[in-house]
Amino acid sequence: MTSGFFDGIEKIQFEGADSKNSLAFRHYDPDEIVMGKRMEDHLRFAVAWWHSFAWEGGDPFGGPTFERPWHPQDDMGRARMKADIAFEMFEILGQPFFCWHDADIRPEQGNFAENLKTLEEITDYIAERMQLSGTRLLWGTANMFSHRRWMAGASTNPDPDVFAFAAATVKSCLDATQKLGGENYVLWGGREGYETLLNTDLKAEMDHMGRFLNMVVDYKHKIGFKGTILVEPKPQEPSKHQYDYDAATCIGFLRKYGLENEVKLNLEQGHAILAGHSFEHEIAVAAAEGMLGSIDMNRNDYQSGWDTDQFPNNTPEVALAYYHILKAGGFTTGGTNFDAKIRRQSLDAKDLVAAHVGGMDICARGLKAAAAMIEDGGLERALQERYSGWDTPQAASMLDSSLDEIAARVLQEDINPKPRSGRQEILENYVNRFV
Ligand code: XUL
Ligand code: CO
Repeated sequence: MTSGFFDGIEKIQFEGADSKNSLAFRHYDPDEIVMGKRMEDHLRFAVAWWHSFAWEGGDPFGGPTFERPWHPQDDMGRARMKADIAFEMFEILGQPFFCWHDADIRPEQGNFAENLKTLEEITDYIAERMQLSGTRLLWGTANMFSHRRWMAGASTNPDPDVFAFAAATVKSCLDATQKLGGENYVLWGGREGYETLLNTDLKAEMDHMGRFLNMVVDYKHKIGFKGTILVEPKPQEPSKHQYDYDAATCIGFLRKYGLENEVKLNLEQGHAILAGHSFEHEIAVAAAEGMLGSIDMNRNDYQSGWDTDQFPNNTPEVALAYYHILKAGGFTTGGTNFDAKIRRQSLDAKDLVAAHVGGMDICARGLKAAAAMIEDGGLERALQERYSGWDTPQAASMLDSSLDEIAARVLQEDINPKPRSGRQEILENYVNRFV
């Protein structure tokens, strides 16, 4: 028996590009083969429990707008109802994965022992639902930013008791993720940063965070968790300054604390924009270091300067993101998590489903465009041509020589480089042929 929440909404079908049905896939055909692999296996879509089921529609100026039957989420009965609703939507969408924070799936009880008990109870319940539905866990994570205990950070908190509470919380969430067969575990440090340097010992906080992450990795090995540990960069919001600012900052941090072979990155479109980067920049930076793990797919409003977490709807942007993902060999344990929420006026169950359908379709369309660009090879040829000067033995050996040797050669051979076109517009026009 279903809840009735999604009454009138049938399982979403692939109807092809000409379909006018707002609740049908026009591009996402899970079984279509793209570059030798099923589309579903490339994209590995996940629904985010927090935005789709836990979020009540509030904003800084107004309270809840959604008023779902499972809100407010302060007891186990409503937590189970929320899980039932989630699996009803998974059945409708047919996406292979979902993701959660502990605080999305269980009520907050105010102390660790109770939080642990309800987390164990609800994950037992979710495990049963997973058995029936076949939907899998892409990643679990701990919400260490909403409750007031986290207001000055989790592992970076000046109070060691908060560090301890954070360690216990992450242990419980890693255990729960492993119990549910999660393929990754994410750490996003929303409050691992500061509001003012006037009260912040920046070096001590970063050392504590580095040590904390090492403990997480040690524990992962202790329990034999096979998934990937992922860190998710974001420059600010809610902290004024967050230590995990962007991909490059995280990579430097991971190297400093000896974690470069243990931890990868979960990159989010909206966070890239807040950091002043394009999404493909963040993906390319991580891929260049072999640290591309997973993505949170969404879109930020380009005017507001906030993390608006809208569903993606821009094919060229999505196509370039998947271009760099495919170039890096595609996802292994990672996937495409919709860390995206409907607007607070989008009240109906149909809005929630249509948002995911549209997001999945845009990603499928972007993936197909990316694959077509890779198969055509135009961008790669242009790149090779642009750097071809480095193919000569003389250029290559220069990297093993020294400044004075190079200077002598410049004088001797009267080296005087001639500038060449970067062909940006021609390349932009090329991309437009595919999107
Ligand atoms: C916040 C954000 C988080 C992480 C998981 O901006 O992206 O939802 O993805 O904690
Ligand atoms: Co995210």
